[in-house]
Amino acid sequence: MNYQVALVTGASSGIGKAIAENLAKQGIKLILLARRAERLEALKNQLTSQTQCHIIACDINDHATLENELKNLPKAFQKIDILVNNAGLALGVSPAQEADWMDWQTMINTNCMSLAFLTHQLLPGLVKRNHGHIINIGSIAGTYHYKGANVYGATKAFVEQFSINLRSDLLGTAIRVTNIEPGMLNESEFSLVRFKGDEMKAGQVYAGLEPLKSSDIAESVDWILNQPAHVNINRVEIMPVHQAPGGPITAKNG
Ligand code: 8X3
Repeated sequence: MNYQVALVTGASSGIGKAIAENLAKQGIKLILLARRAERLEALKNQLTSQTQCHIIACDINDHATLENELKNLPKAFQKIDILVNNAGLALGVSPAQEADWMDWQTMINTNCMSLAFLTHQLLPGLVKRNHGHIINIGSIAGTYHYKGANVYGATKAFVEQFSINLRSDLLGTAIRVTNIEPGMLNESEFSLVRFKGDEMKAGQVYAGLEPLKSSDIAESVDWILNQPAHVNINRVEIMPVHQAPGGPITAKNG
């Protein structure tokens, strides 16, 4: 792989951790970003025989700290050439008319604002070196509606539009941009976060079906990154076999 340093957000668990583990196998140096320092330390220790890791333990919505951390990266990690914008979350499944405003704000801040902030921070370096790959982790909810997805789906539609617009602006450079849109995925804290720690409700989401695994997404990242330099994978949509788009819905006697 023609890359050397990756910054992975949301690296402490789920998709981010799986991507970090796969990149480490290929000798890519890793900047691991997430809130939970102890989990990042554990991952760093796990990967230490394969690659060097640098930890940024901070809330992705704390842009001042993030900017400072990026300005003061150790020399070996300064030339970031892979940005994996994985950090993101869904909060709640209430209909829009009953949703919590703070949940909406948190989703917009994390899934849109912080993803854009980090990308904005790194773009000048990527363009200057004319080298790099931005991988955004969107969601099938950015393309297909379902009840209760409201703002979550809208934030992921932002990720798709942002990704494809970056392609337009970066045209003429060697920088590649890809949006991966996973469907239902277990082995992450996605549903636990969505249901605010209610393990029963989170478990019910996946009961009786086989969802995606984080490793499925990490493997697609490998495939995307290992394409020849002239190939850009714009968008990858991945669902488990046990999930499919539902199409329009109706109200009877509404
Ligand atoms: C998560 C995909 O299907 O659980 O982004 O909404 S789904």
